[in-house]
Amino acid sequence: MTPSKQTEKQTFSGTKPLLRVLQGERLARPPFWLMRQAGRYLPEYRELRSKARDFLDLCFRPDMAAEVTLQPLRRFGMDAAILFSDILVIPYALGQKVEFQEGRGPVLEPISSVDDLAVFDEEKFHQKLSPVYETVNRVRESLDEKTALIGFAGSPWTVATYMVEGGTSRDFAKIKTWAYGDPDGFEKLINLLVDSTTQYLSAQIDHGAEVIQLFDSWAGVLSEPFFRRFVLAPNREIIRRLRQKTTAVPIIAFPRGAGTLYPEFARECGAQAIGLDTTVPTLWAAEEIQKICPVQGNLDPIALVAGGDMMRRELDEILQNLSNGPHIFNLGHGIVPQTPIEHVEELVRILREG
Ligand code: 1CP
Repeated sequence: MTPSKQTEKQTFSGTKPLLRVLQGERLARPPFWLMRQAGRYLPEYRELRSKARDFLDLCFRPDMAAEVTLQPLRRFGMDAAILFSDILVIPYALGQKVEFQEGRGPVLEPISSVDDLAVFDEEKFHQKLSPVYETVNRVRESLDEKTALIGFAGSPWTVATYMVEGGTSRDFAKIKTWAYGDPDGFEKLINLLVDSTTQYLSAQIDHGAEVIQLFDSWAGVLSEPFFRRFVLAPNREIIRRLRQKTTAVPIIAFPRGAGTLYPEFARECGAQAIGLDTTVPTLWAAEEIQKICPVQGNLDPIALVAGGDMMRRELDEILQNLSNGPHIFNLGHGIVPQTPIEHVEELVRILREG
């Protein structure tokens, strides 16, 4: 495996603002979208959600999932739609039991060895995920010429945390005990996730995804050598394989919590852009990351809940500090359910009009 030390030159030519920035162009008004832009802060989402049997049912009904994907765009006119699905459809398609319980979040039957999963069956895997591919198709068909479609997946480490812990975790004790105590055994799970995630993303591209985002939401909980092995290396390998397939689809990697390892990650992972989490100082990022590749981020989602002058100040600072290079505006993590819609409207007004 040859690590790409530098971001490759793009061979695609996009006229959509998001694609232009991903090619390295700086736009006076950065394009924007919001992580988790579809979801419970929208009344129209809550209404559709109540009609689905459960959350996975919503993800696997292309008519509903496509509608939910488009809802935030109708209100706010983002520069991108992001496929409505979840990172946990991968463990589900690998045969693990996955449920989303009301008020509790995801619950999985935890695994402690890769042998707890059935042998990878490519055909079954794609069959289970085919409704997601159909959603990608439908959304792409209904977007205008300015709006890009982002497909996504969780990165192996982050998806593995849910598979091993059985859900959300506070200390990641189970998965770290495994990863630190038996790294070669644990790597088998990571490799399975590299293979299956690459296939999943490759199918999303075949069905019309124009950009891919890899969410490594729990990248920040590992010590340095294990960050390199289980965060940097798997992201790099997925990106390398996808770039072998096509150089026309740019990839955004989001190693949330990577801290001072952000620049190394940006240099070595091969992604076309890097998502900054809320804690990354933007002046530092302008020097240390934006000179390597375009950056995306990073307003604190809770600043969007607080709103008012505080939000405007934070927003101005981010826009100012990242204005000398290619920047995609986003939050530093997903939007939260209690976000007032008027605050999002105000944010969009400032982004569009200054
Ligand atoms: O009841 C509901 O409506 C469920 C809430 C919900 C939603 C709206 C979940 C459960 N997933 C989603 C959709 C989702 N998840 C999207 C849709 C596209 C969008 O509009 O952005 C995306 C991109 C995700 C990705 C996702 N799921 C991540 C990575 C991003 C992040 O926020 O860090 C993670 C960690 C998940 C797991 C997950 N799924 C759902 C919840 C509540 C969680 C997080 C649990 C936790 O905090 O550990």
